[in-house]
Amino acid sequence: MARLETLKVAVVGAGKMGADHVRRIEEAVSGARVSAVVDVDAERAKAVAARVEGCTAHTDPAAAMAAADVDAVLVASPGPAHEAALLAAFARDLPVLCEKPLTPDAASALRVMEAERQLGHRRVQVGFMRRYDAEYMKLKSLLSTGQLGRPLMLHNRHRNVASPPGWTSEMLINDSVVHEMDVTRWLLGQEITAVTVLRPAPSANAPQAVQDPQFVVLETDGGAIVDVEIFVNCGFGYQVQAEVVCERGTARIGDGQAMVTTMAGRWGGTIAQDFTDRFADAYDREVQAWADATRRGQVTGPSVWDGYAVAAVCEAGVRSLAEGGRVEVELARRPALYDVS
Ligand code: ISE
Repeated sequence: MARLETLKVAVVGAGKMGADHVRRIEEAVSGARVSAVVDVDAERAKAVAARVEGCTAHTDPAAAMAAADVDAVLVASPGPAHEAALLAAFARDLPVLCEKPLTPDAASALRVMEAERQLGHRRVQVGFMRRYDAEYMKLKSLLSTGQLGRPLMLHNRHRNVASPPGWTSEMLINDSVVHEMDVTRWLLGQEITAVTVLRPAPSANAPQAVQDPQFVVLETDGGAIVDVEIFVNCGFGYQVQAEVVCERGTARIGDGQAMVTTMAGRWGGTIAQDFTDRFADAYDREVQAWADATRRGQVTGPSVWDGYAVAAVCEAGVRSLAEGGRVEVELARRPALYDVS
C-alpha cells in the first residue's frame, strides 16, 4: 500500500471517549483528520461532527465506512457495539483502532479473532493506552533489561473519583481492572491463568448494590502473583499506581509527584481527577502511533489476541465475583497470525 498523505478517519461513538478522540485527531495528531462521526444518537453525531470542517455525521457505522473519504476507523462506542463495528470494518478491509474492551466477553472476542484470521492479516490495534504512558513505558524497559531479576509480584492500585451512572459491580472488572489485566500480560510477558475476586465491605459512597471496592488477585503462568485494588468511588482523585517486586529490587510508578509545593506549614501536590487527564499523553501517543503505522500500511500495538486474552481473564473475574473463590482462565490456542505482537 502506498503511504497515505493524510489518514481520513471515521470515529464510531461520539460519547466521552469518542468526542475526546475527535478533538485529539484534530488538535494533537499529525497526518490524520476526522472525516466522519457515527453515533446511534443522530443529534450527538451531528454536534460532534460539526466541530470539524467537512466532517459528515452518521448513525450506522457500515454506512460511514462506505464513504469514499474514509481510510480507517476508530471505534469508541460502548463495548457491546464493538463486534458489529469491527466486522463492518473487516468487510471493507479497513484498519481499526478499537477502544478497550475489545468486546464484552470471550466468545465474541473469539469471533472477532476468527474473522481477522480469515482476512489473513492484522487489521486492529486495541486501545490499551497504558502501554503508551511514559511511566509504564519506563517500567517496561527497566524490566526488560533484567537488572532487577525475575518479577515475582505486581501490586496495583486503581482509583476513580466516582463511577458514572448505571455502573455495575461487573464493570469494575470489565471496564476498569481490564487495564491491569493487559498491563500484567504486557509487563511480565506472561499469561494470566487464574483470578480470585475478594469483596471488602462496600464503601458507603458506592451506589446501591455496587460492590466497590474489590480486591482482585491474578496468577500467571510464570508463577507471579498480582493484586489489584479497584476503587471507583474513592472521592478524592484519579490514581493509578503499580509496583513490581523482583528478585533483586522493586520499581514503582504512579506517585504523580511532578510538582510538590510547600506552603503554610504543609506540603503537597495535586491529584488528577479523571483518566482523560492522567492519561492524556498516553492517548495522544497511542493515536499518533496508530495513525503513523496505518499510513505506512502496518499494524502495531496491542492485538486482537491481547484483547481476546484479556476478555477471557475478565470473564473468569466476573465469575469469581459472582460465585466467590478462584476461577481458572480458559484460553484458546493463539493463532500464528499473532505470533509476533
Ligand atoms: C474507564 O473506561 C477507563 O478506561 C479508565 O482508565 C478507568 O480508570 C475507568 O475505571 C474506566 O471506567
